[in-house]
Amino acid sequence: MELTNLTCEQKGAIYYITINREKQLNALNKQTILELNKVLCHCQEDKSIRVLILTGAGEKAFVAGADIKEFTDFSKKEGEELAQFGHDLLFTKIAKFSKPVIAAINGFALGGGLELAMAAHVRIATANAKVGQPEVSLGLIPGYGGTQRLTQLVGKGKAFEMILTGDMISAAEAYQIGLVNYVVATQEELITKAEAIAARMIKNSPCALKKSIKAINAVYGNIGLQNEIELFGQCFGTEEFKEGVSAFLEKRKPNF
Ligand code: DAK
Repeated sequence: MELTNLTCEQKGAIYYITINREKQLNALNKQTILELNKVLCHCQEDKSIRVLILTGAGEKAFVAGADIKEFTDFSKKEGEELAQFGHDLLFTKIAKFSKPVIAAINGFALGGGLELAMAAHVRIATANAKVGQPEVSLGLIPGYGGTQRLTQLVGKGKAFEMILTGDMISAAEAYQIGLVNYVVATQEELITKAEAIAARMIKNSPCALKKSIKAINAVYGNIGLQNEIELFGQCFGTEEFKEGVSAFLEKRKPNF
């Protein structure tokens, strides 16, 4: 399997996936989504793999969002299509994955990056990590499940605050509100902690883990996600979206 944006490695029963676009703060472009899907399919098939650990390259970012440069001129239809594409290939696939996926958040997890971490089953962050859903500053709403999974994880009040302000919060606050399971001091401790949790899972019945994930997911329906995709698509093509994205590319504040 040829991978240009990921580095992958299996050690024992753990499969490590590192998103490797460090200069772009590991922003998720289409190619990376496709590669992640390929790797997930491989992990699904290979019975020797029992737990996945997902992280970002470098010390600065887990994933700083979807690659903004890729969707600057999207129409409503393209926005909706790409949202559906991302859900099917990556976000819903991880959320419903039959083996535990642990997100090791090694820095910024913003927009699609936080959505990726929230699709995983367990989240650990380094103390320097910052997380948020800044889409509204681009004239968008979260499009990869953020309105749903953030609300499920932290409750309506905090989800409203985070999504409507678009502000980032610290790892300590993310822990306080239940958005991450653990915070560790350093990058080295991040993987050690993820491995320790993985080991506690690996000793259990794979079949029971798979059914537990399915049962927990069954608490939540899909209607909200479909609704999010439609509303997300509606944002594309608006003047506010154009202004938000131009402001990012021109490194200035948007004027809505
Ligand atoms: N996309 C593309 N490039 C990005 C990026 C991103 N999300 N985030 C950072 N980069 C790039 C920067 O442009 C810069 O590239 P050069 O200028 O060097 O070429 C490089 O990474 C380093 O970033 P900075 O120079 O900005 O680094 P700083 O330390 O100054 O700032 C930062 C770090 C994380 C605060 C800042 O980079 C930042 O604000 N990044 C953007 C955060 C953000 O708004 N993320 C996107 C959220 S919106 C969709 C579905 C879902 C979504 C979109 C579409 N479809 C289905 C179509 C989701 C959207 C989002 O995720």
